[in-house]
Parts: sequence; structure tokens; C-alpha cells
Amino acid sequence: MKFLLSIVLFVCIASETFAQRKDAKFSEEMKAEMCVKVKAAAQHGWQGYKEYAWGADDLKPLSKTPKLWSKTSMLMTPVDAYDTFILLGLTKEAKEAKDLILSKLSFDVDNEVQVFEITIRLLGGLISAYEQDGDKKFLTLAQDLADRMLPAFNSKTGMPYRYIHLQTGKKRDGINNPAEIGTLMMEFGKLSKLTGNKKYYNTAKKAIMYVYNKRSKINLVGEQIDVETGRWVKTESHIGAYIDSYYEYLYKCWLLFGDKDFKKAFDKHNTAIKKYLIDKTPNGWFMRYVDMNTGKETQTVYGALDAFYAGLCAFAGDVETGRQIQEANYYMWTKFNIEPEEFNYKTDSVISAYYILRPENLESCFYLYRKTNELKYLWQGKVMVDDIVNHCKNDVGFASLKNITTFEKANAMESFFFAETLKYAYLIFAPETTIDLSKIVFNTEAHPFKIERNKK
Ligand code: DMJ
Repeated sequence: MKFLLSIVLFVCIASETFAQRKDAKFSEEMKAEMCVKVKAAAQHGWQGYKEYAWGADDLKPLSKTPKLWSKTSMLMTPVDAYDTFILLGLTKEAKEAKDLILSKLSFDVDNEVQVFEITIRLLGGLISAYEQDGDKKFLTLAQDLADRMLPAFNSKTGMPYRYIHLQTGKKRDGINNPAEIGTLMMEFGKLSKLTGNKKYYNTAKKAIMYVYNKRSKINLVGEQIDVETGRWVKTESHIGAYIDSYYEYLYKCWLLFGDKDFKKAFDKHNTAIKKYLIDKTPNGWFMRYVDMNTGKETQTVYGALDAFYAGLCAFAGDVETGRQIQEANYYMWTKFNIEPEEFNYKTDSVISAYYILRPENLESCFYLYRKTNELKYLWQGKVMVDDIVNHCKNDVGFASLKNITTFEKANAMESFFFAETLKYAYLIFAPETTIDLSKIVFNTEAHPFKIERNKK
């Protein structure tokens, strides 16, 4: 009995402390301390890259060896990190990254690349570098890269193949997905605005709108589509991997270019997503998997990638839905003290136990804080940043986790850790003037693009 009472007392005190902390004051000094912490993390990771992987794509932080994505390095980490260094005021690091990029980066290489990854990380990084810094060499590199990727769109439907060889233009894998087809629009579209050549915008728009026009009667899309026939190969619908940023770009392209076709498409999908995917639980609003034609539930899986939708909802004006989904996101994070890649939110059991330094939970936290100014998002941000530093930092950088239940590390430091995770972490605590969301839109890799003013 005594034992039971003390457990009840402990639970009461613990939840009261959490409740108090959610609304507790977060002083300007504490915000500044968090900014210093995030900057130090960026410097630490970059130092490791410089010492052990200079000129490579990424650093492998456990073996302390370089990682190449293809035959020849295309400087994934420096390009992804550059605008984060600028934003964080790390001028020395920004100069080092810029010098390396402009002296070494070439796309005339014997590399087969994944169109989506290279677009969001490299093309996006180079475009934002050009807009931030003004050096035309960034734009020249970006245009050369885009020209080499354009043959990927040569299909009967205009939707791109997944892989392209940068020298031969040989394309491969015509079973693509909405995310990898749609998440090219901001980068190719922006390139048209910067160069005056409309072909990039038109090519990417034809592809994303093809997906939209193949939506089901209930306005959802599936997970895989054949780029030659336009036939859906997998009809499961959700907001996770292979679909996620297709929805994100419909909204963001409306903001960026003012093209109403994107807004119409986003609104249609968003209404359907809210109707069929949201699952309201006591732990927050999760997003289920359903069949794209019937809307019937297929799985109750949720994970690190899905967490972006809270921020997108809030950003797109539905703060209340965003707030409820962020409750689920934070539940997922704190349940395991770092989120898993995937878990079953009905049974609380882990499906994929790894954590690869993903940003989406922090990204949504940032948008929710910007939209509501509620202190709880500062606390959420602090908990997540502290957990990442405590569990992922090693002597030369930050490592992914093989398993979030044991905190065993894995030998990878993805470039999006610099581009996104650290950027959103910093922006939660930095003065609002650091980034004006009425003037820029982040691409899905958190590269800021200036909003075009000529709305149509
Ligand atoms: C990033 O490359 C982008 O955010 C993409 O949209 C999803 N995956 C990673 C981060 O998790």
C-alpha cells in the first residue's frame, strides 16, 4: 500500500513539474544559451568534417572516415551546410565552405545520382547560396546541375525517372513516387525565375501536376506511380516517406511563385488528409495510413518523417490542427527520449528503431512557436536539442543512432543535420528578425528561397 501511494505521489509530482515547465518562463538568457549551444554543435560537426572528410560528401563519425555518395564527391555536406553557417553567423565556417565549393565542385563527373536528393540538397543549396551571397558562380553551378538532370523528365507523362547519369544523361527507374516527383518544383521553378529560362519551371510543373491529376476520387495520392503509364503501383496513402514533401511543395510553391494552381491542389489534398488520415488519440493527433481510393485504414504507423505536417499545417494557417499534431510529435519524442524512425502509435511499439538526426520534429516546433509564441514550444525545442547533444555527439561530430532504445550509435552524419536540424534548432531560440517568413520560404531541405513578387 505504502509502495502504491509513493508511486501515485511520484506520478503526480512528475506531471505537475512537467505541466509547470510547459508554461514556465524561458528567459532571454536561456534563449541565448541555446543559440550558443546550437552554434557550438555546428562548429563541432564541421571541425570533424574538416579533419577527417575534407572534400568528401559526408563524415562517418564513428570510423572517422569520409563518405562518398557516388564515384566523385559532390560536396553534399559543405553545400547543405553553407547557408546554415551564414544564418548562424559562423562567418569563418561559411567562408571555408564557400571556398571549397567554388574551387572544387563540378558536375561533369561519372556519377549516377538520385534526382530528388540532389535537387533538394545540392540544387536547393546552390540556389540559396546564390541568393544569400550574390556570387554568380553559385548560379552557374546550379544551372549546369539542373541541365544535366533535365533528361530525367523525358517520359511519356513528363514525370521524371528517379536516377540520372550526370554525363551521359542515361535515366533509370521509372517507378517513382509523389515526393520524388513533386519535390523538384521549388528548385527548378526558382531557377527559371533567376535565369529567365522558363523551361525549368514548366518541366517541373508538368510533373507535379500530373501526380495531382492522378489523385483518387477522394483526393488522395498513392505511394508509387509508373512514370510511363501513369498507373499507380502502390495505392497506400499517408504523409510519410515517398509522399510527404509533395504536399509540402504544393503549399510552398504557391507562396513562392503565387501560382494559384498549387494552392488549389494543396487545399484539395489538405481537406482530404484531415478527413481520412488524422487519428485523434489521447496522446495527440497522429496520421494513419489508408487506401487512396477507399480511405480505409491500413496501418497505424507514425514516425520521424511524418512530424513535418504539424509545422506545415500551422504555416498554412491551421494552427489548431498543427498544435494537436505537434502534441503527438512530442509524445513520440519523449516516449523514447529521441524519436524512432517509425512506431505503431496504437500499441506504442517501435517498428524501425533508428534515428538519423532528422529535423522534422524541430521544424514543426519552430513553426508552432512562430505562430503561437507559446513557451511550451521553447521547452520542447530545448528538450529535443539537449537529447540530440547528449545521445548523438561524439568526439568528432554527431552520429545517428542505430537504436533509440539502447542509444547505440551508427556511423553516419547526414548532411541534412547541418542544413535542417541545426538550422531549425537555432531558429526556435534566435530573434524573430533572423528569418522573416513573409520574405522567404524554406525548401524541404531548409534552404531559404526569396519569395517572388510577381504573383499571377
Ligand atoms: C531531408 O532530406 C528532407 O527534409 C526531406 O524532405 C525528407 N528527408 C530529409 C530529412 O529527414
